Amino acid sequence: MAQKLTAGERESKLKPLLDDSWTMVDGRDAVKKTFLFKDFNEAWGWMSRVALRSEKLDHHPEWFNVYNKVEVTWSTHDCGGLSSKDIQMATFCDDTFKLFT
Ligand code: HBI
Repeated sequence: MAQKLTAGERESKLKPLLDDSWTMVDGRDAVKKTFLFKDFNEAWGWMSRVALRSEKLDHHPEWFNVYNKVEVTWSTHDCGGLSSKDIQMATFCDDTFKLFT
């Protein structure tokens, strides 16, 4: 069972994401970020990598894609908020995005 981030983890693990364009979702203990790509092909390539990693981690995104834009939200249903899995996947999103810029 995933554990919600502690106050200390929010300071040490969540804050770096919030400093890197992730934002809290209104009314939810969840983070979101919009990624812009050159075109749909690049967006899809990035989504494919994130999808494969989310399968491996058994932790899946809430996302919306239109053409070269992907909006992704992370939260953990099991604990009703942010867990370390969301930190892991958000970090993976940022690291993978670097391959496309
Ligand atoms: N993905 N984002 C997210 N949050 C979850 O809690 C979650 C998931 N993918 C699969 C999953 N939980 C399953 O492990 C549970 O639904 C059993």
